[in-house]
Amino acid sequence: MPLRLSTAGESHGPRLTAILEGIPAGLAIDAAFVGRELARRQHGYGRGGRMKIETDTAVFEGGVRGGVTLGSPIAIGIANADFANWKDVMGPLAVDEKAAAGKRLTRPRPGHADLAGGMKYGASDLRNVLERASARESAARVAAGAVCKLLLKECGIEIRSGVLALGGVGGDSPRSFASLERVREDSPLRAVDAKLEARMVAAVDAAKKDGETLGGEILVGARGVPAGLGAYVAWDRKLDGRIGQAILSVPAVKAVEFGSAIEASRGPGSKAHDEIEPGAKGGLQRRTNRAGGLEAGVTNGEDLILVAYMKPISTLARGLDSVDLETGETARSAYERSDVTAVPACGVICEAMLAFVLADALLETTGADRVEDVRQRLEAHRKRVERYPR
Ligand code: EPS
Repeated sequence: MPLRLSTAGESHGPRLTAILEGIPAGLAIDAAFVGRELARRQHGYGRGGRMKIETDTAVFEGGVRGGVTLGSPIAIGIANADFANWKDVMGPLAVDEKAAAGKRLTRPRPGHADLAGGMKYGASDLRNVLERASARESAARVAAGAVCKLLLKECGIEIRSGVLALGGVGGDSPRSFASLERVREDSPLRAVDAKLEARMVAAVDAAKKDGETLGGEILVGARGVPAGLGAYVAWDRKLDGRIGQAILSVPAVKAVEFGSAIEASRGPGSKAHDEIEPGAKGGLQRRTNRAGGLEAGVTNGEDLILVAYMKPISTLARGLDSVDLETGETARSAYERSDVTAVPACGVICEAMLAFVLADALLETTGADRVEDVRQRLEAHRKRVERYPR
């Protein structure tokens, strides 16, 4: 597994950092594209006040020279503009005790990392937990994922996402890459079915009024993925498992479904699989794509299709029942500010994670030193699988 990604940084600390290791030499870095991906993550109806403070900008700090990758680890920094307001509380080497006490958090939010993290690391101030557990960290992943997308683009692979359902509105749109191509990036919620957008917006407004939050379903797809990425020969090389782990690591994502797996699990085998027929241009093709492009943990040449299920954000303005750790008394969970929903943003993060795993699997098949070799070897691989069994 040639690619590695680490991130560091707290939500109100000075900056986020991503280190992406294993990207081959010779990849042109389109900084404007990386910037657009970061802006997409900030977009979406229902976001909170923080997104008005930040204009996330990727600063390349290693692994790139003159706009081209060197083969060395790529370091990307994203400054937190809000740190200016939190210096006294979040200073890495010194804090103002009074200011820090004012921002102490002792009423854990059910569903967030607060309580589990407090128990694990022994924090008396749950801010030590939530600052890292915040979905703010995902900005660093989106920047690194954008670099992976640039590599995939060189190889003819494209990734998209759209909101299939939000707050119970929607969910029945076709699960295809073509539906994702119709998603309007400048729409308020990037809905797969634009006709549902107004009802989704109304659901967000109603939730906001009630101090509630909303989750949803996100369709994520990749086109141009060659057959034969991943491997069935060892459990930890299976690509569905690897993609599943990456998508489940996205904050608030609680389930991942490939293709129409849930429907398939409820019906007979004859309605679950994708029958094989001779291809129109030689080779082989499928009649359907119920498997979502993956069989036995290996890509089968169809579009890769998955659905990520996001729970409602756990910071509710109305709060939830909790216990104040200082007094031991029942109390409502802490609230400063939050998004009512971040489902469209979650889709952008899922795209980044899928890009990382697909780039990793691609480089396994092609080797990972130089982009020109990746391209050439992929071309040879595509020819072989497209005319298989000849
Ligand atoms: C986020 C930044 C955070 C939250 C949100 C995502 O900023 P702040 O805590 O300053 O409001 O808006 O985080 C969460 C939803 C969460 O549960 O932690 C971001 O940059 O995406």
